[in-house]
Amino acid sequence: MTPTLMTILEFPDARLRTKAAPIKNVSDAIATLADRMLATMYEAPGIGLAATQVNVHQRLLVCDVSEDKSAPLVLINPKIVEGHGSTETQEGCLSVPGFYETVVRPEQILVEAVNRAGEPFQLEADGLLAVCIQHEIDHLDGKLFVDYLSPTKRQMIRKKLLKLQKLNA
Ligand code: GNR
Ligand code: NI
Repeated sequence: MTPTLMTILEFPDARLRTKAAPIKNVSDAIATLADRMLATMYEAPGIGLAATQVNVHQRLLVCDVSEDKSAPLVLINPKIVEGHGSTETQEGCLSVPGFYETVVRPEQILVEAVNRAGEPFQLEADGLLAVCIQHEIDHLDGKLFVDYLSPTKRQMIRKKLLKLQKLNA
């Protein structure tokens, strides 16, 4: 049975600014949410999705940076415990559709999280996976990649998206 897809909020929706709360208990409802988020991410298509983007303000993210969508990851209460180096990436966001801009972030990270079985684990990430996890954790903190851009660029993106959203309403 295929999970029900979820609606992705778009910038400048104020709900994207909500700080997500830690998940105290990894219930079946959380596993179901992770499945729905993965289906929504693959359908979009995207390489990551944070619960904040689907208007669920709990600390859960999913990602899959593989070519063939064969490596789904679920991170609950993720925390970056180490970051090394620096890398520039052209980032995009399902909540900022159609805009791609360079963002600088640590290149390599060590992340602690809990998996869908409720077990803690550590993950060393680099490359696109490291960028994606940092981008998703930002969402859980109410932060978007456009926040790293100049106020002028951010305002231009905001105006263009608002205009499109009004046309499509
Ligand atoms: O699909 C996505 N691609 C992407 C590309 C570069 C840097 C980050 C990302 S994440 C994005 C999906 C998304 O918006 N996740 O929150
Ligand atoms: Ni995003």
